[in-house]
Amino acid sequence: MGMAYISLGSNLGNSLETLQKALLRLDENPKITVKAVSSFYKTAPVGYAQQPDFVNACTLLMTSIAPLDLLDILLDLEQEFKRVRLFKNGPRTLDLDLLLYDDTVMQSDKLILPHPRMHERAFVLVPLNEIAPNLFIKSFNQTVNSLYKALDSADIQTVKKIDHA
Ligand code: PH2
Ligand code: MG
Ligand code: MG
Repeated sequence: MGMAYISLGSNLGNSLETLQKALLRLDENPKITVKAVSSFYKTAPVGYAQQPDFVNACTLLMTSIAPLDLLDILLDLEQEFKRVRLFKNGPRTLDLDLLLYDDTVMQSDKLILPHPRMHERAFVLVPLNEIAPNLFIKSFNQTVNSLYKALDSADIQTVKKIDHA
């Protein structure tokens, strides 16, 4: 069994509902168990600023599916939610990024593990720190919590927990 951490994001349509439905769809897969889900966060857009705020979350999956096959499942799910992606880093209905898969280190055209930008993104590290603060990432030689603490406090403040029922 592999342990996979996924970042979920959306900033088009009913983003909160989209992320919750995507988590249910993942858990429906007989080879995937959703083991943990972070809170949902309203986050300021990183990169291209002229777009709506995102909703972001992280989840831990336990799965017998290998990393590249898991990536295909994530991409299929993005399509199922009729992903609109106008341009790189632009608005989208659903983005599912594979952050980590056990200690797998991989650099292929399709997939880079660990995710190459995860360590600098507050919208990833704040939710990830909630579900896996003590997770040691070999490639970064640090725990999630130490990566989180290295963020600028100004960046952390752009990530706000959503209160919902
Ligand atoms: N995803 C991006 C680019 N910028 N900003 C936020 N706040 N959240 C995201 O999920 C996000 C982003 C590219 O995938
Ligand atoms: Mg992304
Ligand atoms: Mg993506």
